[in-house]
Amino acid sequence: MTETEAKELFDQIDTDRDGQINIVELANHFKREGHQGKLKEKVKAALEADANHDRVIDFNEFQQMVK
Ligand SMILES: [Ca+2]
Ligand SMILES: [Ca+2]
Repeated sequence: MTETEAKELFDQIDTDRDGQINIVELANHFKREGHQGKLKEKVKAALEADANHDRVIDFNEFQQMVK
């Protein structure tokens, strides 16, 4: 994934546009993608990208995740 593609995806998930993806935004994203069944697991897996443990994914952490 290129940086531009990553940024586009990041902006899609970051619905309140604060430059960070929080748990609610992650959950909504996976719901839109149709992953309700494994929502908790998906969010938990995504939060493993939260390198500085502030419970939100910033763009640097996101890039590591989608690399
Ligand atoms: Ca956000
Ligand atoms: Ca973080």
